[in-house]
Amino acid sequence: MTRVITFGTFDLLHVGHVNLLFRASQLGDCLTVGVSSSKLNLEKKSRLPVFSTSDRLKIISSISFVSEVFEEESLDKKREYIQKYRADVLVMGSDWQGKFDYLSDVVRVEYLPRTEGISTSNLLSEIVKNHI
Ligand code: C2G
Repeated sequence: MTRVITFGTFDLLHVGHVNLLFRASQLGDCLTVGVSSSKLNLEKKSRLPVFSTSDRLKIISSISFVSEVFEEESLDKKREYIQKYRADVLVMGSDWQGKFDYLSDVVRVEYLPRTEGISTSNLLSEIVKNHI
């Protein structure tokens, strides 16, 4: 049984997120997703997500190839979460390349290429510019 874990905010869920989650799920038998809390996102990106933590947890947990979700409260707790959820593989998008290599003593770390041309920030700008 290979357990895969990944982390992210997944605000305004889009196809780049779905591609990443699907490819992560293909690397093992079950996929656990740590959804960054709105508070963590505010600290990290200096803006609150559009969707609340509980809504983002609900959305991600409704994806058929996601086995379980939890709230990620701190970037510094990755090791703790990996151990708690007994993960064998940590998957992150390539924008995080190298950043989590320090965890390779407890988990296999894989970086997957991002989907080009889409991001939550671009979507927000696009909505404001062309859809209001
Ligand atoms: N992603 C992707 N392609 C895109 C956009 C995002 O593959 N076009 C991936 C990111 O690389 C990340 C995941 O989707 O692995 C979630 O992206 P975000 O919601 O932007 O989350 P992020 O800010 O990377 O949060 O603990 C780490 C952080 O919580 C990760």
